[in-house]
Amino acid sequence: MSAITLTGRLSLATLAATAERPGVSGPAVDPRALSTGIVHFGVGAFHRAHQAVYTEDAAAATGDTRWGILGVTGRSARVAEQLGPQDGLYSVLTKARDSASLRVMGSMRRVAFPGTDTEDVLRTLAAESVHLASLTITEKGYPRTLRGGLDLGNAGVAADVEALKAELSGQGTAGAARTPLGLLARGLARRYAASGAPFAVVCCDNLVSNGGVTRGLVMALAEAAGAEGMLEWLGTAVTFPSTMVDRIVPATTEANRREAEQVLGVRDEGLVVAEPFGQWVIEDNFAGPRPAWERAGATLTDDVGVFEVAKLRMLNATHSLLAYLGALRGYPTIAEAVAAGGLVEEARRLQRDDIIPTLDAPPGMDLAEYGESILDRFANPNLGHTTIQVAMDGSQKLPVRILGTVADRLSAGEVPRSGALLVAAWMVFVYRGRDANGRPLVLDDPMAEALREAAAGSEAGLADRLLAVREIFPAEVADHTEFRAAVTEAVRRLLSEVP
Ligand code: CS2
Repeated sequence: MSAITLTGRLSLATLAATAERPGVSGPAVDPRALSTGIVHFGVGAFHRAHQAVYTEDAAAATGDTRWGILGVTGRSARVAEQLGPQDGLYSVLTKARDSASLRVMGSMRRVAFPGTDTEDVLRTLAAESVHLASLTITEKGYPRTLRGGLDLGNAGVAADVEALKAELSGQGTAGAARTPLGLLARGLARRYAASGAPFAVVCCDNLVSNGGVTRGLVMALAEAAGAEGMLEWLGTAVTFPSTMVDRIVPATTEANRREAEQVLGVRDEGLVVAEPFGQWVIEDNFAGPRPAWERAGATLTDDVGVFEVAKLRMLNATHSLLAYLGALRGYPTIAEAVAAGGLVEEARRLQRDDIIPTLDAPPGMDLAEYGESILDRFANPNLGHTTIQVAMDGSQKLPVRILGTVADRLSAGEVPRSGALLVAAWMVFVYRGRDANGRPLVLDDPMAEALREAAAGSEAGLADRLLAVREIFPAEVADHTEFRAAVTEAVRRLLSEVP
């Protein structure tokens, strides 16, 4: 790399000059002073705009320098390549409706790519100075069977079980991890053998009881590898607090990078964009030390479940509804789908008629107001959050976001018509593969092939064929005659709107 490129990038070498520019804030702590205390799996934009910010703010509020982050990428080395030359530095461009601000972040100290750096990650997880792992590996990062157990039929999982056996037998040279949870389990095995020091695994993905899900899968990996001693240790020294995370973080565009470059004076390949709002509710269940996240605005509580369910059902479900209906009508962004009118009424109806009746309000929250505040956030015209981004991975998202609501309404003797509309909009999105203007809509989903196969056939039978996909729709939902009729009718109507 030439000297010109180096001086043109955000890095420790350019930080002093960058931090002095008008409109630039941060880092809140001196990155050089931080030691690594957290390993984060899934170092995508969401983590960098959410937990990394809370963690840095907590360090700044307390002067506690133990909480630098080692970020671990997924299957692509891209973020390691972006942040490596920048010494882990990146910035967050926060976009309100009428203003923007830019903050340089220093809490990400290193980024590792499992393809080449598995050993480094294992060693770090075993270090006594490291106390936590956190995860944002998206819904599809949790390999589960229909019944919710670990999917041992998944080739990556099977390979990681073998690698875990090698780790436990002291041969520890099993090569690159294939899955984030496999890598985590191997690191925990290394820690168990090294010191057995207490540890917490903090899941930050949009799942119900995300801590319990993560715990179940890590325990199942250890069980499959025959790791009895480790299992006992996991049960006593390692906690898996559940969390609810919330911040809208659209994919960064080249236009965002150019905008940030004007402010920073240097290029930031690791830039992330976010809305001003942020929320993090964390189950207060840690066996060892943790950052004082409550000093940074997070809520530590004994009952995170009520927050999790309210957020997933209210925010994420209406997001998905606007994404599928909006994409089908040809709106590139969520804000445009909201601004166009009509669709936002559908979102309101979904909240009011189907979702709110199933919820217990978290302490101090009025659910109707919460719903309005969510729609107001979606309307932010500066975010550029695309409908196609939110539409991705529907097979993984629908069960979490809407099918719980549907099941609850059906057992209360009600037919959730807006819930049926959301399911139908997803079906038509899968089936048509194009919007009302004839422009292609790409199906980005781990089940894409199976979904296309299941969808293929007559328009009249589409709802029945997709409702039969058992990985997504449980029998009590799929086989409910009136719900099926409501989905079928909504599919028919939407198909006529997208000829
Ligand atoms: C969105 C979420 O992409 C999606 O499916 O619904 O990422 C959403 O923006 C966040 O959960 C907000 O906290």
